[in-house]
Amino acid sequence: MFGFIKKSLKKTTDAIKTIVPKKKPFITKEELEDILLEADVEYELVELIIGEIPQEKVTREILRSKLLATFAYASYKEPEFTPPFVELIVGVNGAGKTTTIAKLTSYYKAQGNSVILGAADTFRAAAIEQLTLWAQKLDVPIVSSKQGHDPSAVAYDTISSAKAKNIDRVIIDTAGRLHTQTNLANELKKIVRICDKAHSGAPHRTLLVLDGTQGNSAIAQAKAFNEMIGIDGIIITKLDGTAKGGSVFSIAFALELPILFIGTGEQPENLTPFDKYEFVDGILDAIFEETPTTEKEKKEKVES
Ligand SMILES: Nc1nc2c(ncn2[C@@H]2O[C@H](COP(=O)(O)OP(=O)(O)OP(=O)(O)O)[C@@H](O)[C@H]2O)c(=O)[nH]1
Ligand SMILES: [Mg+2]
Repeated sequence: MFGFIKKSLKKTTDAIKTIVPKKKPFITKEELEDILLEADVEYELVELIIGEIPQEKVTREILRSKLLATFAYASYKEPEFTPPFVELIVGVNGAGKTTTIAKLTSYYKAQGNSVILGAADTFRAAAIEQLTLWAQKLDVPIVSSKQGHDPSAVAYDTISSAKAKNIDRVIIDTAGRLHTQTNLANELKKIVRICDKAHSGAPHRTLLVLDGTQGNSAIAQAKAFNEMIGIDGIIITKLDGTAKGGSVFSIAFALELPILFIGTGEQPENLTPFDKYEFVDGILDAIFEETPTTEKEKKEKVES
């Protein structure tokens, strides 16, 4: 899995190279400000990072600690649960929910887990078809109903089926848009309620899928979903197609939510667990000359 995050940062590091074409032992604060803004780190966070660095020369070590600190509040602890583990996937239209569900399915299967999908995006017929195709391709069962039917009933049936068949993991797709935002909020809240009815404690994890090409504009979206139903973790998709990789810092910092996975392409295998060290080093490598990893950094890496 190693190297995928760095590779997906290619467009972002290309953008950084327009500011520092040649790698340096240190940069000035002014250069740092330009680099961070170019990578689409939100302005307020840029100011905060710059303000926290007293010295004029910014070294790799200084910047590394500041960038890692943006993830400080964003840790994730797996909840206690009785199987099946139920996950609800939410996000706006086109963010990459359905594709991400295919990726998660293939990831969990590779770990030896059995998976069942719930097509609770009943708003569009095409959404049900898309998930059904993935289920066939990935050889996992799926529960669906007709377009316009109650999505929470689909969620209930999927969980019941998982219990009856002793399936390890349930992944539920949801609609990204309804006629109004209030409709969407009510529908998602109802799905959450019904999941708990079907299996106490479910959903065990509600994941928000954000389109990485939207950069910082995804923050407002994420806040809205978090207020609606409470988000446990974030998946950022399409990082491979954007120079806005720096927005990952702003998203984690603004929401204080863990980024769990990164989408790095359109195929089921293009999902990688988020590793903040690899992410930060991927950015730093574009700016600074190589320095050997210190013992302390090695230790941090092992502990993480
Ligand atoms: N390059 C790239 N494309 C992606 C990634 N994830 C999703 N996509 C593409 O983004 C488009 C939208 O993905 P979907 O999975 O259909 O998005 P959705 O959130 O389910 O959309 P709705 O069902 O309309 O709400 C598709 O063309 C995907 O192939 C990614 O990590 N990288
Ligand atoms: Mg979809």
